[in-house]
Amino acid sequence: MDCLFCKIIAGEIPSSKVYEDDKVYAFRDINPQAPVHVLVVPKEHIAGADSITAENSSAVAAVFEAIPKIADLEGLTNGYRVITNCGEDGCQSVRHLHFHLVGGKKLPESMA
Ligand code: DGP
Repeated sequence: MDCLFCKIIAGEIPSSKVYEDDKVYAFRDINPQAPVHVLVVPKEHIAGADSITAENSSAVAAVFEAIPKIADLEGLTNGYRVITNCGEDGCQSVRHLHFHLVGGKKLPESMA
């Protein structure tokens, strides 16, 4: 499968890793939008939020179990935002489900 994030998870493309466990890989976004901008990715290839099912949702649960640990590692003691873009209207550019963990500053109230 020709998937950028699968290649990053496999170590075929270098990344700045901040966290890894058996189900989750997290690395710094190449184009950070905030002082902390980490992409939190299930190792299982799921195309996007529109492809989450009862069969694969444990991978999503693992991501959300990892997020507080990553936030601690990154020193996000005053809150943060978790975002997933989905599909064309959501401006998803990589079709491997990922969650942007952003923080390290007061974020704008607007989300859209
Ligand atoms: P989205 O637009 O929601 O699909 O987010 C994709 C993000 O992936 C975007 O913020 C930039 C980031 N990105 C794209 N290519 C690479 C890469 O090769 N390495 C890293 N670290 N991030 C990448």
